[in-house]
Amino acid sequence: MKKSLIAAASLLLGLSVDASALTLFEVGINLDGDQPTPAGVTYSIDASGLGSVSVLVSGAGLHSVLGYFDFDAGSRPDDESGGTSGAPGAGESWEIDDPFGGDINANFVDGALDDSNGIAAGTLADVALALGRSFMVSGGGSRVTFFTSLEAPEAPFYLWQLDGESDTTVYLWSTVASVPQPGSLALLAMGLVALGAVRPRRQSLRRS
Ligand SMILES: [Ca+2]
Ligand SMILES: [Ca+2]
Ligand SMILES: [Ca+2]
Repeated sequence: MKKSLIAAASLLLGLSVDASALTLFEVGINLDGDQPTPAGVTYSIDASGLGSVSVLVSGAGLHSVLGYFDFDAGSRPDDESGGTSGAPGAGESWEIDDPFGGDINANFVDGALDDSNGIAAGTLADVALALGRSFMVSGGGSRVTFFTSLEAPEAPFYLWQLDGESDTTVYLWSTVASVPQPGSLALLAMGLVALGAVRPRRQSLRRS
């Protein structure tokens, strides 16, 4: 997974070497076991990896979406710490751990985060953050969105990681929202297309 994640991040972000900048070293989405970049994922992030990554999920039944984010900053990646704020909601899982020394990477691939901070209190390490959402879809679909920001959110639960050199804190949180039933939208779109297709033909008939 390592290589594909790095490739995906490099492709998406056009990563360049900058000793002082915040970078998203690795990013991945696990959608029902498909990772790191399954279909239906929209990346809206800047060169530092800040912004949002949203995942459109359809199909009735139980679904699982996990997001994995390994931010680095400064000249060394091993001076980071991490923590949580608030309490996870129903069906929400999380993990903070060393992306190389810990099991967060393997757990992300397996689709089962361990709901713990693997970085011992008071110690520094390379830190990666992961959040997961498990939920039922009945009609229509759902959109899971992961947000990354340098400002603390008002979300009921979020993760953070702090870089020692740059004193930069990155926050990660997620939302799940229902999206309209695709059937009604498709019908509406078909109706508009039909109107647009018929009108010019009538006009040209009148002219001739
Ligand atoms: Ca650093
Ligand atoms: Ca762990
Ligand atoms: Ca890191």
